[in-house]
Amino acid sequence: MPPSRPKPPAPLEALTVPPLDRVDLVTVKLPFVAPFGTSVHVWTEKEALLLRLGAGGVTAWSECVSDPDPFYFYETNGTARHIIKEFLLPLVEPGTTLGELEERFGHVRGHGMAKATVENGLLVLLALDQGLPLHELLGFPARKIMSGLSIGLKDSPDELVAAVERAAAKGYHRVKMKVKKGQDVDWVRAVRRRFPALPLMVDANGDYALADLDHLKRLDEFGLMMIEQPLSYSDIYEHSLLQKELRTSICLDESIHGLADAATALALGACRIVNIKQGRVGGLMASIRIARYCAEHGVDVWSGGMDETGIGRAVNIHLQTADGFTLPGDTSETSNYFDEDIADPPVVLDADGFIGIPPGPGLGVAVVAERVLRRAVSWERLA
Ligand code: OSB
Ligand code: MG
Repeated sequence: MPPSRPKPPAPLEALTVPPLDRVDLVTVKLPFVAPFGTSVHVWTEKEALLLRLGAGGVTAWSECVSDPDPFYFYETNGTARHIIKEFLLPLVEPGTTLGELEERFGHVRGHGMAKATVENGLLVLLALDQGLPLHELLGFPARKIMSGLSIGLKDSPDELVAAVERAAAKGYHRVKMKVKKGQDVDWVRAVRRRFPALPLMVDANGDYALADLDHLKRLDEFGLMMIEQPLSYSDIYEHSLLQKELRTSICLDESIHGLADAATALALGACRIVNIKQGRVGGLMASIRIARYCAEHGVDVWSGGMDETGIGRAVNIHLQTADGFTLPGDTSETSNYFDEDIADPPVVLDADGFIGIPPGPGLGVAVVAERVLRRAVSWERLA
């Protein structure tokens, strides 16, 4: 008799949709502790579209990672509401497998953030129903998650260095600084002078063009972990030309909307690292597939963030237990964005800079009804 092995978990695609007895779309607004500046926009608050699913006394929340505006990505909270309500939720029928549901969702082109919101809500609901932490439902054992901070554009290099100082003192495993044309080489140099060995990277959110090649090459001297999305949000090919000219690894963010884009980017050599934002690529199942594909091709991935509330932040934490997430991502302490979040407990770093998985079934965080009500700017009951 061969030794008995633990039964592998059923593939996620085989899980079935439970009968839903209640569905709500809720929009909340939470002020940021400080404005978050990038090359494409400065955000001063978080407006988040939340989906609340109820089934047999169990309630699951999920957060759409879109912004109210289309400045980072084409989806907005308005388009996500439209797509979820008119096109996705009507496809959610009890007994449908998640694999079938994904196929049905494929009839809707794009709109991965909207799709992710529904799929993640169902996965959290199933995890709660089975009494499992989300990462266990996904099939991955618990592990501590590496932390990373994304520092927005600042008014002066001194202010930037001060922000990096605070991050280093907290023990963040890596620091990302936003850059844009005219606010790059000298600003990186200022940080490097103070922190010669800090794991450091930059994110341009697509602010440069190939014509800036000679300028971008100047970033090579700083030993950066990577430069994230230097060229257009819609480009992959030109990144492959740029990567050949740079020593620093390119990481793609905006350009990757799913596994096919990741495969194209890897085949062209357009990047050596991929930022997986579960919403941008259409959900947790797609994220896990991309991470696996990248690992098979020797490419590191990390979990991007969209300055989420505690709901989306917890999803990103659970996702990072998956194979392939080898680099610290944009998972920071709640207090970096909010004085008061809508979920408890807040994310905090331990003494070594790690983030623990919130224990308990589902996301492991409790959505505080009173805070959601206080922060809600709209509440639409759909079923
Ligand atoms: O480009 O990664 C990005 C936030 C909003 C939109 C785009 C980006 C970001 C971040 C912040 O960099 C990540 C986070 O801390 O959640
Ligand atoms: Mg980015």
